[in-house]
Amino acid sequence: MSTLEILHFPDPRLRQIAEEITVFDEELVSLAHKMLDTMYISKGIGLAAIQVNIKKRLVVIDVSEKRDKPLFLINPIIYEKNNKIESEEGCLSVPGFYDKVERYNNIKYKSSDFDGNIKAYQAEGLLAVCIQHEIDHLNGKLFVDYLSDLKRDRIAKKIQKLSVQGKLPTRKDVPYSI
Ligand code: QAP
Ligand code: CO
Repeated sequence: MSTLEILHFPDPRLRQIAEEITVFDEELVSLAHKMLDTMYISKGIGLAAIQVNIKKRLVVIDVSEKRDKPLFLINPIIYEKNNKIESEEGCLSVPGFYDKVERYNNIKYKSSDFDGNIKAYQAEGLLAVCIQHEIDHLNGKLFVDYLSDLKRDRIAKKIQKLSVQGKLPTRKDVPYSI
């Protein structure tokens, strides 16, 4: 199995804007599966390409309990959002830190398949929240941006310190439960 290295906040590369995907080939499918393997191994529910330093509008998600229902989002866009909620979020790029973020419980979105065909979908609950979180990544935005400057700076400093010490939490330490 081939996995990719995940960038950690406050790495400036997480601030890049991902580019529209225009080439639908085997390489794209291969990248998507490498991202999926990386996400499963890290016990995540969502991963955007920018988190593995690839500037493409590609996202992998699996919010299923058995972790057997992968979703691939290519050039996703949200065109309707309803019912604000507060969600407790984490991020593979902000390991060990969680906080409340305002999101929408119901969304309608469009996404391309691996042949370049755009289709419309609806999502709710955790999946809807995850899609909002991942699309933020494609626009260089992180969930910590919704927190106060003070909280964000503290998280950045703690992650940098843990990283230098080689003590950043991995999913082996903190099992992720939805
Ligand atoms: C985004 O997040 C998300 O702290 C996906 O040490 C999160 O997969 C959407 C993770 C919550 C909706 C609700 C976090 C792994 C995974 C950690 C993730 C960690 C290891 C986070
Ligand atoms: Co994230």
